[in-house]
Amino acid sequence: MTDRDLDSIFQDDWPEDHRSGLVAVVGRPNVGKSTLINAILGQKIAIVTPKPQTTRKQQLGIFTIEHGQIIFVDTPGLHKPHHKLGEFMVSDAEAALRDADLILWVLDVSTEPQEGDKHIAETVATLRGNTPVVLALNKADLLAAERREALIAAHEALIPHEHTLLVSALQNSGVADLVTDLMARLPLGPRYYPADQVSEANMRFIAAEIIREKIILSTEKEIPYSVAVEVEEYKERSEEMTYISAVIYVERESQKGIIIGKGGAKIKQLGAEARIELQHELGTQVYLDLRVKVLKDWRSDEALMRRLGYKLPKDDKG
Ligand SMILES: Nc1nc2c(ncn2[C@@H]2O[C@H](COP(=O)(O)OP(=O)(O)OP(=O)(O)O)[C@@H](O)[C@H]2O)c(=O)[nH]1
Ligand SMILES: [Mg+2]
Repeated sequence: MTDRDLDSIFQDDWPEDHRSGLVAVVGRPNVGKSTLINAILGQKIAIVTPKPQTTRKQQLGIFTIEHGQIIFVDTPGLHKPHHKLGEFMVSDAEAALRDADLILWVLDVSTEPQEGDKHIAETVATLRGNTPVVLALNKADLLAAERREALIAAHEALIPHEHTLLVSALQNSGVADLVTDLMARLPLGPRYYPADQVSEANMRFIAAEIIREKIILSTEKEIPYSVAVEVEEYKERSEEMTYISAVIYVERESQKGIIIGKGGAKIKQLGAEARIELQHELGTQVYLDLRVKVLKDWRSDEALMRRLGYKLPKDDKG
């Protein structure tokens, strides 16, 4: 367990047989880690897109029942990094592996294991210590019946593990069994977070992520990866109205033009999409003010990355 546990608020009583712990949810980009955590919690705490490398830093998803609490750590997909942001994302996921009480490796069972999976097997083997590993073979809805046995066996062969479960995060099948299995493997322990808390993220972060999701969904090529969003102002102007102003950072002038679009059409559309979801999340009207700025090659610049919230805990000490 980590420092953050010490800071937690011990509000409620819990029974003597209460179990708890950190479950690191790791795997290749795009296998469905965030979708799975959202399905487990029954609400969207992490953004999801069809493009890889959507999640950029650790995010907690807290699942509580009377007899236990699972603190899921959603992580960026483990991949071969090509710039400083990628390096940050991979180290952040590796840190989650080291801290975990249990490792949940999510795999896409609908295709053969990839090179990236073999690489992850090595990373997990190196970092796991004695931590148990459970495999979630996800996207079972896409698994062809005639290849079923072979594909399951090929994934199971990647690493020594305690247990394998077939799930479809998208269709919410196998998810309840998975949670029951994980809970039973956690040690006896306290309820670290209040029973009604599902995440540690604040509204500024959530708003920035929702805006980033809409940009990833409606842009192509390098743009989804080159964008960072910073909420500069977040004000509850009244019970019915929240004011949010955010800056969309891109790496180059040409990308700025694309995000803004002809006569501002693109940014208007993005803003409308983000606003609808924010209004739904907040239960108020939202006034959303979006601007675009160039922060040249920020993904290769550690100082700029830190400014945008991509920093490892160890960076705070330096
Ligand atoms: N068919 C199918 N699609 C799924 C399933 N789970 C997730 N997906 C889709 O896979 C894509 C990636 O999902 P994410 O949850 O963003 O994947 P991730 O592992 O968090 O990806 P990164 O954050 O990039 O590492 C999305 O388009 C999801 O809708 C599933 O069980 N079945
Ligand atoms: Mg994700």
